[in-house]
Amino acid sequence: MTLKLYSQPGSHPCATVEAALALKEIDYDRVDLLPLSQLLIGRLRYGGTTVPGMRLDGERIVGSRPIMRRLDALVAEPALLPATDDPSYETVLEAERWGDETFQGVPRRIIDVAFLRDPAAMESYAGDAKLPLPRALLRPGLPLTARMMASRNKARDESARADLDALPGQLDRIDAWIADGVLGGDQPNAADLQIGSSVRLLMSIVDVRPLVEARPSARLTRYFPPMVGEVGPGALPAEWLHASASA
Ligand SMILES: N[C@@H](CCC(=O)N[C@@H](CS)C(=O)NCC(=O)O)C(=O)O
Repeated sequence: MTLKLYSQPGSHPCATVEAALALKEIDYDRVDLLPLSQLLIGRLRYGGTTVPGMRLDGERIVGSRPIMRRLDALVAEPALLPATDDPSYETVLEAERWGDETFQGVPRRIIDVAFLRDPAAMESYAGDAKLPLPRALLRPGLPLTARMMASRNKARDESARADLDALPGQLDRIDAWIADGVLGGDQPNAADLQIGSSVRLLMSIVDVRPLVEARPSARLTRYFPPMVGEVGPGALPAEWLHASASA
């Protein structure tokens, strides 16, 4: 069996899938794509336009949740979902869906706006990625890449402010799931990995970190390797953060 994960540096749903692969000790090759190149390459290689995408021999799978389901079918233990007759089964699925459909967009839009203001910070997220072009060649294109990503994700100042205003309420929801034992167990489930990767990306933005770090939500980052990228202090205007800090 050969498993190829199509990924992108800094992508949080890709980090979700990589954490699941590590947990299940599944060998895989990772193909690192340049930002937005998945729109073309994804269609050809795995039949999608977003990362993560996966090829398992001839089979093509797109999206973090379908990939997680496929990994559970491939290697049953440790399971990413409770047994179907377990009382927490539906709640874990609901938390995972919310993590994908709602919460995943929050760090994406906030970091896109931070990159517009500090495009050089994007490079720090490349970590050990084997990019198809030398970094020195990519560097001059970072401001344009940041603009294209923000446009694709509909990220602008107003969206970042709205996301920051809504963040305390969303972290309350995650903290409540942790208090109820749905999230935050010793062994992560699919929702821990889906939501935890978003919390981890948020915490890589130094200006946003204080809104998260003292909360139980921050503990979901322990299922992942240390984050490589960072957006340094001052990328986001201080007045955007005041309301969220006092919430
Ligand atoms: N929610 C889906 C989509 C993931 C997604 O949107 N990934 C971003 C990178 S973090 C992407 O590929 N964006 C490119 C685009 O939207 O065209 C998942 O969890 O797989």
